[in-house]
Amino acid sequence: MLNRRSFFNHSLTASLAAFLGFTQCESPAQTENTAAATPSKSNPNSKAVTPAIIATWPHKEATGPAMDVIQEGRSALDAVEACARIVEADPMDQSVGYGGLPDAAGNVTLDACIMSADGKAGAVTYLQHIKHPISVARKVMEETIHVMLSGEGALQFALEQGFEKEDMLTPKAKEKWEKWKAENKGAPAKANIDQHDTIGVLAIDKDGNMSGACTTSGMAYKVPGRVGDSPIIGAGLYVDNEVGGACATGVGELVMTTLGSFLVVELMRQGKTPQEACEAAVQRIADRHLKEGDDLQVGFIAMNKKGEHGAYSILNGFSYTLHQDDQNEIHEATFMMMNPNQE
Ligand code: SD4
Repeated sequence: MLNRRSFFNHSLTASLAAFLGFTQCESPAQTENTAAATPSKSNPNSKAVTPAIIATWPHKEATGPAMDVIQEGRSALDAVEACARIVEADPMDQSVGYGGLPDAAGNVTLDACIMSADGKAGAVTYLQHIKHPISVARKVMEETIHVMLSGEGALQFALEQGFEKEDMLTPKAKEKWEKWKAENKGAPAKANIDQHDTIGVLAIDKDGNMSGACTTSGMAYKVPGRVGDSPIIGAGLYVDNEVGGACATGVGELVMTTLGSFLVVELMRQGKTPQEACEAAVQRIADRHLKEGDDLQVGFIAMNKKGEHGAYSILNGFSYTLHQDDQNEIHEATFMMMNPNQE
């Protein structure tokens, strides 16, 4: 017999499962291979537009192959996952995946999320020992009734899904962490404008459908346990296939407390261009949280359903990569300049 609580849980689970589009008896094994290559599904409401990809920071090495995925006729979701995986595997990128700088205790802890054109999302936070958190996030989206898994549970889920346990701390990252520890005598890291190469990426496929992904090792030398904006749907990433998408990079605490990417998308829904929406979101952060002289960086990128894009940051130095009309190029974002002392 179902008591009140188990009835509630049962109905909640059943409704969630229905909302997420699969039945409870469907086992992970049955759905395991659905993540591999999803053909782009036609959205009857979306007009075919030119495919486009926009990513935070200079990541041409990742947006190029991601555009190939779209040109093969695969979905924006496949493209953003492919894009994120390239950066996650790059030991030279010290803000993402393998090679990412650790927390104050020397552990590399990873945050990621993914959002598809049908409004579904998956996320992992505080995930250790797994090279591709973005693919684990996609598995969470496609093979569970949940949106977010964290820490040990996320790791167990990843292992069950066949991901390998690996050491994420490269010798270079370890050396930097040891130097930081010696110089800072263990004091927590100050949020600063350095070491931001987190990748947030948005793509439009040949059917005009949009998806997005965001993946990071978070703020370098963070307090152990800290999770930033990047895996939070609406903060580090938001996609609404009727309107467009947005991603954030920089000091996550400023983005989380303003739900920045959701704000950008909602402003586009109200009629702002992607550029105007990014500027308004940065202004909101400045109004709420900043004073002159602060060295805190946040940057937003946005793209609407027409393929128009925008990018804006608090401080100078934020760049983004745009792959559109056969051009794969890095651009400098315009910025607000809160700190008059900044070059
Ligand atoms: C965080 N927003 O964890 C991330 C850091 C980042 O480029 O974007 N780095 O706060």
